[in-house]
Amino acid sequence: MRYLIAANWKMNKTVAESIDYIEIFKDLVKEVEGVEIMIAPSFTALSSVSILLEKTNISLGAQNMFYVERGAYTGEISPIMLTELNVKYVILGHSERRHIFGEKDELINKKVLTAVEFGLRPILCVGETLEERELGKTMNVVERQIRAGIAGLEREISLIDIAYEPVWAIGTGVNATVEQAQEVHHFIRNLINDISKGNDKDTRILYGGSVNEKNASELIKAPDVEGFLVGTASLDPQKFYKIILSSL
Ligand code: G2H
Repeated sequence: MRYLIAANWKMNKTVAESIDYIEIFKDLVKEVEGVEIMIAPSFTALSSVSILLEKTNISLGAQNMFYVERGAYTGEISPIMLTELNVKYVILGHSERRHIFGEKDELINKKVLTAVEFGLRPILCVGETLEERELGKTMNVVERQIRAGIAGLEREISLIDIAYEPVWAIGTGVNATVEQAQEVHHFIRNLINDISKGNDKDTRILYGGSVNEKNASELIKAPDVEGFLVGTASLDPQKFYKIILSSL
């Protein structure tokens, strides 16, 4: 299994800024082998970034998607709009989608199923809030989000990746410790192995939440951490490159 190191730029970077970044970054990583690199820019930059990533070792991702091919859904993005631009990955169920935009497990599941139907590879994000962790509910929350998110894909779980992103660690500068990450990642690995009846070996379990160029080399040592979903630190090409080097 090749680890996946993914950048989630969130609502950052104009088209011009995205192009400047990619011009620098694609040269930095051109010799990198052994891990898969992905960048999910803003929707407005997808088209320009897609052209720049042709014939590179960097995959393209989207940060969200709706579950219908076309129609009267003002402001939404359909799977065929993504596949047309050679998008390979789509981040679904990110905690910002869940908490700021009110996305529920049922909606996220529809998106996951549709993404797979259209040949996109979902990165299903799961994770507990600080309150849920303090109440000892971490594993319950993660299990509920995974079971609901992949419903209907139980035997084809190898078509998706999962990102464990504790909400209390996102954009806060407070990352989970290696032990905290490993505990949940190990739980997720056992869970998806059980749900899929052993068909989970191509599913990577990424860690996300304040990953940076300083903590990446420690976190990647956890045996069940199989890549990263990086927000803030991915906005700087040099920092993201260092995270990739730490993961080799
Ligand atoms: C978690 C992560 C990327 P950050 O959301 O998905 O963001 O690295 O800024 O915590």
